Amino acid sequence: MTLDEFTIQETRKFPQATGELSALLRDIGLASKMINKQVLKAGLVDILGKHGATNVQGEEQMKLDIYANDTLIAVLQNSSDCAGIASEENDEHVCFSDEFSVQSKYVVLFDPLDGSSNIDVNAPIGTIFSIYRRVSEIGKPCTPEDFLQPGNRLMAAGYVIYGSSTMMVYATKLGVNGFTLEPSIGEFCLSHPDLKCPEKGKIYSINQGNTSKYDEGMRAFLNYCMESNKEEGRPYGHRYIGSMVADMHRTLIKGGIFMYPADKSNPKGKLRLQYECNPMAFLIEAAGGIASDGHGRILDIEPKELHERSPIFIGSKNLVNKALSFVKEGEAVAG
Ligand code: AFP
Repeated sequence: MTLDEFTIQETRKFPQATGELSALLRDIGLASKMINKQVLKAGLVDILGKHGATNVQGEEQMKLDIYANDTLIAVLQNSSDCAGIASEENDEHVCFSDEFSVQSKYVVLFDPLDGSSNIDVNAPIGTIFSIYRRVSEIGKPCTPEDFLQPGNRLMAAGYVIYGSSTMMVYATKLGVNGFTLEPSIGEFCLSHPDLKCPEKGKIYSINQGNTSKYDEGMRAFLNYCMESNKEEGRPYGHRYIGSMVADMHRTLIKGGIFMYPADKSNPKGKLRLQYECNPMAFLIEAAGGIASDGHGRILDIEPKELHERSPIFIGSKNLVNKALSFVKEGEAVAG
């Protein structure tokens, strides 16, 4: 079953549905196929490497980042299926003010090419997206409030991973499904229906090189993961690609925990709430896992600004709960 066929079938479950959400998912699928084509030949053409400009986060933009960003914006604007977008690569949100787009009830947020520092070494990278129902008046241009909604109001979210194969994985409240790109027909086909994150995982994923910057609780949890305990199957395996989409894809399929905690240099962590943490939290919760910022549910955070950051602990219930207990204990000891 192709992505298009699947989204149409899902829409039929809701007689009142207009098909707009399905259309948006198909638009994102189309844009990601275009991005995938460029990613595949990144080493062959003059598209690989730094662009020279610096984005709003103060990071150097890569050429493929810009291509991915422009492609998503163009596809979503041309389709008139959404009222506006916000991108990790743009300072401000963009409203689509043509007569059809303003009638849409949805806005889309995305990180067009996450993990882009992995491009040069041929490691997996990805696109992360979120779809919200707008809170502004339909028929008028979208407003900043449309993009500052907590993750618990997401309608759909997911990612595309450009890895050994290209996959789109997305979640709605109905569940999580994965589609693999079949290159010979150029279609995403349902390959991983009704994905569930294993309740118990044995892999921890973190930039362990930052250990000296973590607080007591975090360091104690890492020691716990590394300690031997035959009955509990420890030490746990450590895997870290440094590309959130790739690390989260493994966490979803195999179970485990992915963490980007606060540290001495990044008191709010590194990852962006609206572009990375919320969509992954929505997806992992829909798959039966949990996601916290160390104190509460990621999805319940009220965003204050478009590009804010949040610590994240996400994945299988057993490991996330264990990590959180260590973090809390560390905070209690520190007072
Ligand atoms: P880049 O897009 O700059 O490669 O950053 C990727 C990322 O935002 C996320 O995908 C990774 O999980 C995380 O940063 C890796 O950060 P560290 O390099 O600090 O471990």
